[in-house]
Amino acid sequence: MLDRSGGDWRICGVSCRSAAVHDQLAPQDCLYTVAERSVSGTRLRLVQAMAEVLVAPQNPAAVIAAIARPATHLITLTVTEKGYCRDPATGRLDSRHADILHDLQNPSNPRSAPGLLVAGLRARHQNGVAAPTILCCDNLPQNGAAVRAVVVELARRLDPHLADWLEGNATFPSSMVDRIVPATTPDDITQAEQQLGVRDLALVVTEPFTQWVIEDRFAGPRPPLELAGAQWVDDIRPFELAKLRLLNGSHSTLAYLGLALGYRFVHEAMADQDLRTLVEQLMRDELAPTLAPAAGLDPRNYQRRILERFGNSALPYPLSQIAMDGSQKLPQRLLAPLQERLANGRSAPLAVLVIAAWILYCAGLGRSEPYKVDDPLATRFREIAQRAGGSAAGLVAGFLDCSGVFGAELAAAAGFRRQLTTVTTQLMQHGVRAGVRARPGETTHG
Ligand code: CS2
Repeated sequence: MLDRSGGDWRICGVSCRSAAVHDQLAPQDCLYTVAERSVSGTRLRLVQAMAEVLVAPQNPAAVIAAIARPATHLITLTVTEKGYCRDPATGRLDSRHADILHDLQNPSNPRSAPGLLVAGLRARHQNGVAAPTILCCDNLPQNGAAVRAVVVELARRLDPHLADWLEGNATFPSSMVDRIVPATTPDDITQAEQQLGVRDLALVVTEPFTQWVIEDRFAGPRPPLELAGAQWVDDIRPFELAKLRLLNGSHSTLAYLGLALGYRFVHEAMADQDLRTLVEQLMRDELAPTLAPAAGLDPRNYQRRILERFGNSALPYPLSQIAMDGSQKLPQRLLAPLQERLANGRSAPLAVLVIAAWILYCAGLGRSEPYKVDDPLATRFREIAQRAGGSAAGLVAGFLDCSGVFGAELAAAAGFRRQLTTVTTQLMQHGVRAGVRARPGETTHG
């Protein structure tokens, strides 16, 4: 965008956790390379949009001041699903979350992303600076409304005037961002160094594909992001549902089934004919039928592109990166479409198969080699597995009890519980390969 428009928009990056990105970028004047990799080659681009990087745990006051600055017009967030400290089933602020408890006690020295935002917005309000646009870029449905809910709720607990001001003046457009970005490895840096002639510690490796669809509701000035391909829309829903269900739902499918079959990367799992066919069938028969038609979105083409992108062997994408935080991801990716199908008297046996594989993964039974379950509910999952003592029915009952994941309606659906128990038992007895090969088609069940 800056290449095409010039102008003085710049990015102040904030890390809510580690100092790694700051330590990589600061010594190189915040310049970094983006390497777009495909089987036909690598394209390198230097990005000069970043002006500074702050590390919240080292200096929360600097982050609060940056949010409050009159020159700050747009605050984008990419903090992963769990970074919003919300209950995925209700969408409300998780007021028992350790970071939220901390931030309620220490509002001017916050730790969480919502806490930092509220502190910065409070300073902004006190200084009489206009309310900004807060733009969520994470994989959550209605992600703008999701952030608004937690920010306004936290603000209301601390300062009701601030909450009213935010509700009336700040905007929280939803957006859908799509680009596959595996964590950069030391090998990536060495490989790029051969092409670049310099060692870029802040290198970002990605695919050629990129998409950013944004609701056009800005509180103040709006950067001309359309110059770099962003699309402005009135309603994000059709775009986000297509992405969360078809792309992210297929990703999670490949992660839990692929890891169980001994694969490490998405493109390896995609080269397995059984898995590929299963993902195609899941998208076509169970997920795509839950989507509303949208202008400019051809479902067949969209599915074909996803398969192509997942096959990109020039961009190894670890299945374990996708498998983490499943309790925060599965609700919007697979459980919501499954529940909609059940409500319409249909079934979704492939989605059920993936949920069973996810349960086994979280119970520590999902890979032949030892692995760590990386999930905010990992301790709870371990306890459920211990209590179940190898019984599929016990596992399913324990997982369905996690109300933040399944929600009351799905947990109470007797037919779903039965089917999930049967499939989990089959996977435990006959293995994932047999389950994937069987590729159950639609059945009706009550
Ligand atoms: C992935 C996403 O890690 C995951 O769960 O499904 O990060 C995915 O790569 C991006 O949403 C692609 O846009």
